[in-house]
Amino acid sequence: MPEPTLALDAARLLADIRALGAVGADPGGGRTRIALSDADQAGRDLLVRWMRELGLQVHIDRIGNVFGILPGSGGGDARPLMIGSHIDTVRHAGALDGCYGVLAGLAVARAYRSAGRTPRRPIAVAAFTNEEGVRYQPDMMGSLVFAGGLSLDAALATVGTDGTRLGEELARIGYAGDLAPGAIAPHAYLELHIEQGPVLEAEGLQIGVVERLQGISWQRITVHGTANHAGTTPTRLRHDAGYAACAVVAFLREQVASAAPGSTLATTGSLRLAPDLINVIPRQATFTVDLRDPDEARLQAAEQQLADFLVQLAEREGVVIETERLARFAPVVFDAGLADAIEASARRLGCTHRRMTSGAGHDAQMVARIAPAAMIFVPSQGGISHNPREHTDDAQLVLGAQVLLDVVQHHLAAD
Ligand code: HGY
Ligand code: MN
Ligand code: MN
Repeated sequence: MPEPTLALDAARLLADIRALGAVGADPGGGRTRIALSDADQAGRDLLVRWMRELGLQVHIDRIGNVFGILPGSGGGDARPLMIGSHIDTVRHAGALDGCYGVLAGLAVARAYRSAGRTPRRPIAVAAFTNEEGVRYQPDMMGSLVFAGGLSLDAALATVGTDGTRLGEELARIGYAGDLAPGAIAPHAYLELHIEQGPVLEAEGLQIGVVERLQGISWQRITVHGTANHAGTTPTRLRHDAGYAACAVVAFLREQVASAAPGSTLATTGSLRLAPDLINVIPRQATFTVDLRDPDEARLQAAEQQLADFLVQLAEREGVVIETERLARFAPVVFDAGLADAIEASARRLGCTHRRMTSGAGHDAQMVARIAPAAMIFVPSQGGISHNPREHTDDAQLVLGAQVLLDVVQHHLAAD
């Protein structure tokens, strides 16, 4: 006799999303909970309170990853089904990126609790530290340490863009746990996330079955030029760090990341000039380059094109150019069986769906190093994310969580 289908408390999930979204609220709309900030601490505290109210076993590991575990009936050795994401944000963020997946995981645990049911396999809800990587690079840091891809000591020693040391900030907010990263080894990992891109909405589809994730290359570039007077220095005598930086940004758009569909993507999200004065030719430019491509060979080619351009530019402009690698992750293929299970649940629930590749980085790409992992997407309105205007309709958010619960109930927690 099959177990009765569990019911999701949709109202509570939506309320949790709004309540967490209010933590670190910005005056002009949106919220900012940069990793290991006071606002991140407040978001963590709220999540831990909700986990405890649900009677989950709460564990914090030494890189600050938060786990809430619903025990299973299958004996202590059963490795948990892990449902995770992150609750740290970029600056002026939306309320859904990462938070949706963590809170949907809570909703799954709540569905079991409300029905008085115990899954055969434990269910671990995870919130990974510093997924965004905007203060401390690389991104997906907590899940990378969890998966053994970065040593705990190296992560704790990371110096942020604000000069702070990650380990000290983690201790300051009270989330330097004692659990060894990776001690909770997942049987499988699921991550529900907003698409953050335009595909599902453009095709009028409800669910993305995410079977792969594109490669990511982050570097910081510093150009050392010569400060000089804006009014007296002829162009031919300039060693203008600001011009050099802008030449790189233009090169990336025109030569590397064309508008052709499927091309490599290039972004310079941060650019600082010194001395940053209207009438002084910049002596220094420090900027970031984020390259993304689902094809590893093409991503490497883009990196090489950039490196070659920097050599020519330095020669031509008489500047010195230094590069520092901040993150480099090859494209990831998720677990085919899990992707099939997600597709089967989407179909069972009558959702329109498609297979897709994730443009954004996610904790799932790190956990995939140590366990079968896959993701479920719901549409993003206008494809907007990393922006207070990030939005997905309530009905879509609930549907995505119902697909997640269906995968758990029919494919994972029972096995
Ligand atoms: O950069 C990313 O794709 C993710 O938001 N950390
Ligand atoms: Mn995210
Ligand atoms: Mn993000």
